[in-house]
Amino acid sequence: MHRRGFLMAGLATALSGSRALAQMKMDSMSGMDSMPGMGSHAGHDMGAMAQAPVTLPEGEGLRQLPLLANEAGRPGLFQARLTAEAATARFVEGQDTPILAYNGTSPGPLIVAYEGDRVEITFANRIAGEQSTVHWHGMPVPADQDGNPMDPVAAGADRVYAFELPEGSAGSYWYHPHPHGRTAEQVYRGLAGAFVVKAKADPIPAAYGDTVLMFTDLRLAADGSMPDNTMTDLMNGRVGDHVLVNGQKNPKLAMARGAKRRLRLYNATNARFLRLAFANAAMTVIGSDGGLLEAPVVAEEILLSPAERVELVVAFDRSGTATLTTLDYDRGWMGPGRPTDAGLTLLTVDVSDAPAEAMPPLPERLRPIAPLGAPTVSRRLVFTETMAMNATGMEMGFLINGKAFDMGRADIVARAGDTELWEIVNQADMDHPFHIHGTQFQVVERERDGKVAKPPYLAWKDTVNVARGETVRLRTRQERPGTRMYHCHILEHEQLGMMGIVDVRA
Ligand SMILES: [Cu+2]
Repeated sequence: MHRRGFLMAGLATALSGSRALAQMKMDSMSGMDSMPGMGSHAGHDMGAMAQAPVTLPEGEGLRQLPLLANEAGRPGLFQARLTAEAATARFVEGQDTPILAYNGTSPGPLIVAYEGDRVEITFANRIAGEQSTVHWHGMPVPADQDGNPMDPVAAGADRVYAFELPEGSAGSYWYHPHPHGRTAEQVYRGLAGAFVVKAKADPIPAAYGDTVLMFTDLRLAADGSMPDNTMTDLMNGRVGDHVLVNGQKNPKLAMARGAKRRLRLYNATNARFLRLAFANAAMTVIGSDGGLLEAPVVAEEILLSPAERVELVVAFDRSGTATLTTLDYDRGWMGPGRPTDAGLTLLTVDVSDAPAEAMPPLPERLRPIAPLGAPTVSRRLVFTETMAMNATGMEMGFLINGKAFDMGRADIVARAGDTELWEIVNQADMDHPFHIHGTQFQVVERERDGKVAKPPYLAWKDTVNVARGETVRLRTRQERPGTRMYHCHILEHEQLGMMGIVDVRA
């Protein structure tokens, strides 16, 4: 591969002096000039700096995410306060890890609201010296309430985010910061939480429960701190050493034989692709990013790229141990240190011999999804990666249509209410999960090596993986005017330029 060869030669040159590194065109340079080499974190190293990953305890009871309390005191309104600030976590006994947290916890508190509710959340940014925002990932909120990088909340400041949750919007959303140049770091340091919008009439039996499993990706140094991003992280996106579920490594869940459980899986990692399978239990997909499918679909495995969600019903029909594990997935990796993808156990379920009480069946129809109509506009977005040495250092670029993100430039002008066809063409060497703010879209086809395939079912999505060499065609519509972002959800790629602005006009 010509490009990879060139890249490594470029890296070797850059690493010969910290001056070259310091001149790389990046938003966040913290820690770079003190780095002796790329990939100095545990497990992914080039040599001398290697150290064994810290061991985390496993097998604790699965923690439920703490609920964000509704302080409104009247129906139809959800009112709360969300504070982002420095906190301390204890991943390893006897060792404090400085993190960023919402209301003191990471993942942040679980927000549960209902279709038809008005939401008013006061956000307090108490991160020392850094601006932040809250982006409501996947939710149909007005553009000026969506935590765009153009609307930062200064350190020490408060602002209210207010929006309504329309009928039909039930789904598995999340919230995370989106400040210019600092999104990747604020997220990997701990800022992300789940936001579940519930339907007033939910077809899924209540006996299945409703459990959020939020995956994050932790890297710990021997002293318990979280190391800064390295060159490898900036190129590939930051992949940690431990995939956590609700902040725990391989927690345990006890189930009775024959029980069914509704699980909402969230990939809240910066850059980890999760190809998942359940051993000794049967998975049925019931929902995607933006809520329920039309009908349940049995699945042997699931690929959850960064920022994607899936809703499952898992049937635990065999006593013994059922495990949620990862399978190998090659999403393209630049440079050395490709992390181990396969064989990680994320969750262990102990299924008892004693049978569960009889469970109601899953309905055959969940809800109708109206296909978005014929598009009136077509657009083509081409992803490329560039690596080049110039007189001042190495430039890395993650580009859309040859351009890096510019906050002052509208890349696309669209009209509210128009259905558009977006063709996302990945000409790069890595997969890039593509996300559009403020709406849910429908994938209509994928093309690779001249072969076109329709998706197996209709679904509302806000993030879709576009594999290297692949073209994904989707139909999308913005209902309201305002400025919306679209970007790769490998957050380091977003930060290095793979983002654009659509100016939606009335
Ligand atoms: Cu990307």
